Amino acid sequence: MEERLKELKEEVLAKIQEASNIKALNDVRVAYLGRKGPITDLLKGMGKLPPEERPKMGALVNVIRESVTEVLEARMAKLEEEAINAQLEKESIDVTLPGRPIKTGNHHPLTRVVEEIEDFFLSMGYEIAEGPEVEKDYYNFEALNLPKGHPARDMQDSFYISEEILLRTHTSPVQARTMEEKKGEPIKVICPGKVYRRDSDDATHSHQFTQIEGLVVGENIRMSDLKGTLSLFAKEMFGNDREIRLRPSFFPFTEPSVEMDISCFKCGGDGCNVCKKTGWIEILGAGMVHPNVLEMAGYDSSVMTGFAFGMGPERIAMLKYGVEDIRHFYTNDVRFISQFHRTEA
Ligand code: FA5
Repeated sequence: MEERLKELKEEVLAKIQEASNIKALNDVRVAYLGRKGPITDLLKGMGKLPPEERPKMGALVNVIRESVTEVLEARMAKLEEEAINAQLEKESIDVTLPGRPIKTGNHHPLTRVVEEIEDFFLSMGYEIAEGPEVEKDYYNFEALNLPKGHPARDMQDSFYISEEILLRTHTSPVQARTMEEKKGEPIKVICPGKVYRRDSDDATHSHQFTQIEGLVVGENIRMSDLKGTLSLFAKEMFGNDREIRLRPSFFPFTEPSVEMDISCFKCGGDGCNVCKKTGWIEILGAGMVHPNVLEMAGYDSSVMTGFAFGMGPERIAMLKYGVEDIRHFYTNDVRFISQFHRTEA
């Protein structure tokens, strides 16, 4: 029996060393030291030994069991430590790695251009005036020297809601409303907002678009004031080298009326695809407020004069950012919109 005990000890010590993980070591413990294991069997078989041998053999079995348990626990502690180290290695965080960028939104290019234009005029002492998009025929046309049946109404195809109500076709009705409200006082406002026309959508036209109106009324306001203001505006939006040119035009609510071109910012005036080889790009309509419009709003046109202008920020944004189709502004494709980060301005 003593021989068998020694063999058993060698065997279990070898198995303990072989066990390469916690589960395998646990299996060894159950197999050799468990209730059905050979050491327990030996203890149970003690009864069959002669009484004088029993204490000696009992002590021997206990010594072997204790020494095997000790080796097993030491091995277990080592395997546990190795497992923890392996886990730490796997889950370790490299604090020197750069963080993942957080996706942020940015302003729509059109909003940016509108805000840029607003900032410029606010810095020149203008205020912002607003009016309704669902407008009375009176303010959209009549108060702007466009009585019913006037052929120039055809210049702006309209969405009528009833005989007297329509979606405003331009921001000029805000001129008429502001003059009526100010009751003969001087005015210096810009009026940004949405407008609607029965235009067929194409690369440069939309049935809904944005306009920014400007109106200055006071004593002694002259065409040269309009020209100086627009010249500064063009330099602010398109760069210091920009020249402007005013061409005669026609709007029923201004007299004289002009259209403003800027010298092409791409070719500097030599002629290219952006300016269609002319060296100039049209960006807005303007003029001196027609005396009839001033009178209808209660201003004495012999004392007070004014200038007004109206521009399309979509067209300005298209020029500024080289956008070839106005419809990109409305389809909200993030691949398009996300190209215009504030830092690029
Ligand atoms: C007007 O709407 C006048 N109310 C402007 C004005 C105001 C003149 C004050 C004098 C004094 P016009 O129809 O040209 O003018 O439009 C002005 C601008 O709006 C154009 O230069 C263009 O930039 C833009 N625009 C006109 N139609 C469209 C459209 N369908 N889609 C996008 N932009 C347009």
